[in-house]
Amino acid sequence: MFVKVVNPNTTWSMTARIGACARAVAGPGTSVEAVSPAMGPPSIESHYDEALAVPGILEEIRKGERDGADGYVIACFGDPGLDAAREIASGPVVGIAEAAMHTASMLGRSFSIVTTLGRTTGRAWDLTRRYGMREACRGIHACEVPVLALDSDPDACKIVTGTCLDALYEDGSDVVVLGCAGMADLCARISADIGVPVVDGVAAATLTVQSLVTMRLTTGKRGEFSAPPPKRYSGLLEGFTTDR
Ligand code: 5HY
Repeated sequence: MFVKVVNPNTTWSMTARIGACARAVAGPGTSVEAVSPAMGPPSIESHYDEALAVPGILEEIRKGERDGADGYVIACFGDPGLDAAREIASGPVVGIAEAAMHTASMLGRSFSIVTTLGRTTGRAWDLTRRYGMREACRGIHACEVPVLALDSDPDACKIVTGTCLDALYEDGSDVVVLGCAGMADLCARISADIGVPVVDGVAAATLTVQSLVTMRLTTGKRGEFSAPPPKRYSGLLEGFTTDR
């Protein structure tokens, strides 16, 4: 099977780390391709970034359809473009936030989310409601480490770990969810340090896609997620025309 992991930001060094984390859990029969779009923001830390990431994500899904991808991971904690991707993909599409929250909900009564900048916590709260996880999520905490500093700042792991501990004690939760794809390679260290399950969405989403494809399950195409109506788009988006 072929799982395509899309890092919606254009920072390929982060994409390489995400790909390594996905491959580390994928089964022997699963090949993983991790990509960044050719266009978009270098990191996603605002609604503006998230909106501008979506065309690039959809372009990668279209390429995946041409290349025969069996399923997709959207490797950004805001799950940007997830619904649109489900309309144009033939295989399942899973976002790392959705996969991480569902995984965490199977490991305890409640979980805390630790993400990057405080300004992104509102979006994460929206996703808890969207995924039916508002009750299970006891708190969302920002470590205030910018996305790209997770790799460049030597203190990043220590800072994120400290925020995870604060979150556990403030929330009284059982599990921690890492709220950024850029934290994927910190997961094992943090879990060993704090002694509770720590869920990385990249691994959770990769294995969720692998499981769905193994069960020959995919997005229902009868209604909301059927192919979008044929339409011509203009200007910079002309290439997204669906005129079949
Ligand atoms: C992510 N941004 O996972 C999100 C994290 C966030 O570029 N990759 C990004 O803070 O929303």
